[in-house]
Amino acid sequence: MSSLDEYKNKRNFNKTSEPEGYEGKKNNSNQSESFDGRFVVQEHHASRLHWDFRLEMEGTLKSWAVPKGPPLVQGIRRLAVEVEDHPLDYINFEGVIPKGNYGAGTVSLWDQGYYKLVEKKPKKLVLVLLGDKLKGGYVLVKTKDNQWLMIKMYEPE
Ligand SMILES: [Mn+2]
Repeated sequence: MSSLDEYKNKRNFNKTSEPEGYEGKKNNSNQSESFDGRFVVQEHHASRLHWDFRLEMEGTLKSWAVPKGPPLVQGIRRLAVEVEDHPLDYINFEGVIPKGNYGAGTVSLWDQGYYKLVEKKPKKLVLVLLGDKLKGGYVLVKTKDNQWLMIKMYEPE
């Protein structure tokens, strides 16, 4: 089973301009050696406004929907709901998902950059983010089911 099955099952690629996607290599390529992958945050004006935080990891984009947006200030924690893996080429997606389709509404790039993986456990990810808006130390902690907390731990050095 592909990690993108859920992504593909939810969408009709004849109707949405979202990428159909491909499985990437398990180890990320085309990146600086000092980082472990790219990240993106997409502002998504769907039935409810939210921000999608996605990490390039293991050949796919691990994804969370953050209702109030990722924290910009140290000590702030935000609910981040884990959603289905997205294909790597979604990292540049912007556009309008037409009415009647999954996630209908406008998607725009809110931030993009690179991350360094500090710690990875099943219920905990520690990251250093280097984006335009998101910078510094972050932790994602799984609390229950698909719910995580995204917390900004420290400002960049
Ligand atoms: Mn979304």
